[in-house]
Amino acid sequence: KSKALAEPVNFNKSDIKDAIVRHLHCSLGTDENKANNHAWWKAACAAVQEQVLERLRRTQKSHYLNDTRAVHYFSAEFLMGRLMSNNLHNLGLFEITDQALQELGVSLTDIMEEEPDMALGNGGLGRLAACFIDSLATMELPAVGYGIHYEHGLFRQEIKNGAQIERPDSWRDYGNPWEICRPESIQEVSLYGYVETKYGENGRIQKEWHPGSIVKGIPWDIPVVGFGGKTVNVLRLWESQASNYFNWDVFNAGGYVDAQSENVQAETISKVLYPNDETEAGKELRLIQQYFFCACSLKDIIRRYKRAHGDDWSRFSDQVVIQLNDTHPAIAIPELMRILVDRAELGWDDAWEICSKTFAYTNHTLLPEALEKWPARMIEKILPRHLEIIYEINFRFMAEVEKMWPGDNKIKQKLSIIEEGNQKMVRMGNLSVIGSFAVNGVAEIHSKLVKKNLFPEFDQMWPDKLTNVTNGITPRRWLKACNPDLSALIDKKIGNDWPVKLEKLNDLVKFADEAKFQKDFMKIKLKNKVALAKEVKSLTGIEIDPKAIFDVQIKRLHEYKRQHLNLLHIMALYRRLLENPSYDMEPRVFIFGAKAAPGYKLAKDIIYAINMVAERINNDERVNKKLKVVFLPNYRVSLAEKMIPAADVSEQISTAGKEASGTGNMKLSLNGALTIGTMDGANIEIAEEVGEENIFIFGLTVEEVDKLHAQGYNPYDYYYNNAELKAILDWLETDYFTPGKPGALSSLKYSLLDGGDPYLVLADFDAYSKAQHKVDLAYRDTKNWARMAILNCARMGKFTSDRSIRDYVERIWKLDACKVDE
Ligand code: 26V
Repeated sequence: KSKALAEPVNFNKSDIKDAIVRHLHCSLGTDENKANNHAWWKAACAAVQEQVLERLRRTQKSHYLNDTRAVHYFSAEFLMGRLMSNNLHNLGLFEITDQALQELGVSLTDIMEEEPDMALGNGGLGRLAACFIDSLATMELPAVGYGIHYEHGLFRQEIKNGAQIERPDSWRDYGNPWEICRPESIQEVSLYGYVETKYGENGRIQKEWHPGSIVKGIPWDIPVVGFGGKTVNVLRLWESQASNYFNWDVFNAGGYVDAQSENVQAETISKVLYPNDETEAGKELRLIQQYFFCACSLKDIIRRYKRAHGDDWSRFSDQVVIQLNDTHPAIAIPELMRILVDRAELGWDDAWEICSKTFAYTNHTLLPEALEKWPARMIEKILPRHLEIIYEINFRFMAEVEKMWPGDNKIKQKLSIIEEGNQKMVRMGNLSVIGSFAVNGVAEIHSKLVKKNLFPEFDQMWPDKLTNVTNGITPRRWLKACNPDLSALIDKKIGNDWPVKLEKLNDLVKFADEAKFQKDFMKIKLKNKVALAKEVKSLTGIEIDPKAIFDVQIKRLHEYKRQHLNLLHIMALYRRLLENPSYDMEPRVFIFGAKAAPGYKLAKDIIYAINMVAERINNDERVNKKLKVVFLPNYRVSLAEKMIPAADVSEQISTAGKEASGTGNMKLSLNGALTIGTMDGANIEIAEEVGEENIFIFGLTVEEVDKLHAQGYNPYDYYYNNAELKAILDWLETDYFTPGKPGALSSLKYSLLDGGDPYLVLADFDAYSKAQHKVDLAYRDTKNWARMAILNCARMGKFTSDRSIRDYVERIWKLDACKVDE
């Protein structure tokens, strides 16, 4: 047993116990008799945090002394979830803390439930950022995460009479024991105002921005503990606050009331996370949020750089690399140009040289409605100098385009940062590609489509700029911490270093046919299913049989993810059971978790439809021995950690070409669920790894999707040619699922027929239904199912986020690890 892996030095059970009790007394002002679970949780966090902070201090000292090059991960979202279990595991303190608490008469599992999720993200993009900073710390790489300290994270979802309602999330109401405020590093950020053009003595034009208002950025640091506890990096999140600044310039120019009344109040900037996932809202406050955190972060980076290098900018891009998580932080590009040109007084070319060696950009979606564009007028109002700089970047870029395609105005129009029209728009994707030295997609197929469809001309101009880095997930959270029994079994079989060397799981392959191992593996799955069934019962009142197939679809609600395809198939099964009570199928429980963007009508209608169909089926004694449907409210990281270990089937059924990568697909497979999925995103690479015979692939490919659209897709063809499908869609219009309210579900039918079915649900229905039948048959062969589940787990090595980070480091960031002195 390799003990050294995550073992703390000089810290044992009684130390932990003493520290917890000390904090109970001295930090919380209570005692062992009065303390409730919440107080115990806080005291335990404080005890752990002592260890964390000591290691943070050592890490920062090592990074400083070695003057390390570091990556700065700029992201509007970090979906961290809970930190207690993660930090305990990464410090190697989980077991002894569990025992220490037991001796105090407290259950670690229970007190961990007291921790609210840090839900500072919408979905995939935000959770990816959280997995990446875990890997960066684990791999001892110098890295800082930069983002926004939202007062309210993603809304809490309640289901009332089947419909979603949104409630504010208040994750800090009782304080967050992990975060540290750093008032010594407050930054100021300018907004609004006007630009003055001055002529310097040397005849050089100088620009001066006279801001209309200034806001303060307060940094909150969340320590990010690497597995093994050696490196502790930070996630620095900015909170906005009003400053006392009053601009007499603007006041005297007669613009005071104007500017002031329209100005966004400083405190509102970091108030709330925008809950739209994959749709661009175009709201002023959102742009201000983006600029606010980018400007604070750049100032922070520059302050640190200057401490070591003074005014010598020549080494800036050797020391600093900034990764843009989508275009949300793209405004950092003109902001750095502004600092270099207006403040540091570098020439444009020198400044651009530095800038374009500093930034790299990750694209996370091809959906046109998600590609950010801002009205030029809005940028002009909020950031007048930045608009000028964007025009200058574009002017010089257009000259490059002219060299490459002389006289071709069509191409210029297409590549321009500025979209002309009755309202000029700034295309943040184009700005990001032009201002970055590397651009990556997040799975092989997605990166190919980025090159082929989204940015083909940019790919021609800079053949090495566009590349792929396939996403990954941290196995520390998504196997070791969330599935302790399976982790222990794996430890026993292959040793305990798989959390940092996930390829090692491959050593399980040789046990895939071993009857004893299959039994042990499936026994743990059943235990996890029993635990989830209990949770389902307590959250919804619905009883489910742990022996049934647990078929899970968990992700944001979006038409392209096709939760409604799943629902139509459930209705088909229900109908078959009603028509033929002895219809032969394995008992199955379909379990959903999904939040819809509050303004996304059809997405909310789909949630309502799932709940109404569920209610009818679950209360229909004719079928509910074989079929149940559960919608678990308020899907979030901590709920995912309970659902994923209990899943038998993983639904990954997006329209081919639409899901950039997916990461839930990796988590589920790692925990021994079998995927039913399309040839989309990382599903393709998962199929490659696990083998075609261990995954249920169905449906149109990207090429077939394109072809079908090109030849003119008519959903009615499928409606009239498939009697079952027609019956199901017609069923939606009756009041069968919504007694007394006929038509309550008809928006769904409408979207799939007269609405044109943009995501080809009807075209893929038959293939999906047949694939589901194969799943059903496969499950009956218990031994082979166990074998397939084991092979899924064993072959997920590629999808550790450590591998993604290694790819970024080697191909883009060029970073060295930095050992932290003990
Ligand atoms: C867009 C917007 C628009 C404005 C309001 C807030 C907001 C927030 C997020 C987004 C874009 C989300 C893009 C995204 O999450 N993409 C997902 O990224 C995952 C990680 O790479 C990937 O696995 C998913 O397939 C992809 O959908």
